[in-house]
Amino acid sequence: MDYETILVEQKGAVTLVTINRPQALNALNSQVLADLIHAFAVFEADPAQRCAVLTGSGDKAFAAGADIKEMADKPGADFYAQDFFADWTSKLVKATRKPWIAAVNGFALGGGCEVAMMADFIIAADTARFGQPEIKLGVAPGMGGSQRLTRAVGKAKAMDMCLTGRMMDAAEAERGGLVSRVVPLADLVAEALKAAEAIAAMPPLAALANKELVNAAFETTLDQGLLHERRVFQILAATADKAEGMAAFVEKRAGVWQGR
Ligand code: CO8
Repeated sequence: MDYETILVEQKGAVTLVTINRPQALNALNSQVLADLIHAFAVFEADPAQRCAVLTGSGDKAFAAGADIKEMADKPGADFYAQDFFADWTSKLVKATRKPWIAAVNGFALGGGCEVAMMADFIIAADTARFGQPEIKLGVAPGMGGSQRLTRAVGKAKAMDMCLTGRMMDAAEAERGGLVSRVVPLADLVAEALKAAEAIAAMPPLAALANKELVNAAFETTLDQGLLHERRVFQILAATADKAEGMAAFVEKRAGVWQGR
């Protein structure tokens, strides 16, 4: 399917989604959100697709933020009346149980940083720059920046970034725990696809479960999280893929997964 603001390619079991507004540094307007929600719903519904990668077109930006030009003249009360930005979490993050990776190829600012943090993990190009500069516009993060960034890098760096609006380079982002790996820009998409292919080759239910469990760590007490983990582990122990995975290990062969 063709979209106005994104490109979608299926590469085997991996869906590669590229935000495609390079002239606006891939700024996130309402159409990008609508296109991403649709593309991720298609990805989620297709049993042959097991992992996705989200990146930005061009070498300069993953996404330089929510589209400031779209928001500049919007009547103030509309933001609240429309629960502006709510769909990013409810229709994209929560609706996507399958794993997906953000491949950050340059500026990831404001909403761009926030969308990257919605991914299950971030692989960054060595040119990546992360920031929450909303304070300079007289606002604050509205798509998770104050919450997901603080959980990712801790209070000191999150406060520093939100209050000064400064950018973090890729090396600092990796040191701070915001990104899982840094790779040369030229290798970024290939490396992200390689990671996605590795995930796509895993037993599908186990992939869903591992994602769910790590996310649960941010939502629960330790006791509740440990209980949730044991219950999910026990459920997975009853799957055909667990029997296959253990048999394949013993027989020194690759497992063949059924997703049940
Ligand atoms: N929204 C809309 N257009 C953008 C955005 C954006 N976030 N970022 C860049 N662009 C456009 C520029 O306007 C420019 O367009 P044009 O050629 O038509 O003038 C084009 O992209 C290229 O940008 P620059 O010429 O500025 O490129 P530079 O290399 O000089 O600078 C920067 C790159 C540093 C990334 C710079 O573009 C910049 O600072 N961008 C804005 C970053 C930012 O503030 N992001 C956060 C946005 S706010 C947000 O995400 C959430 C909350 C907002 C609430 C607002 C309520 C009113």
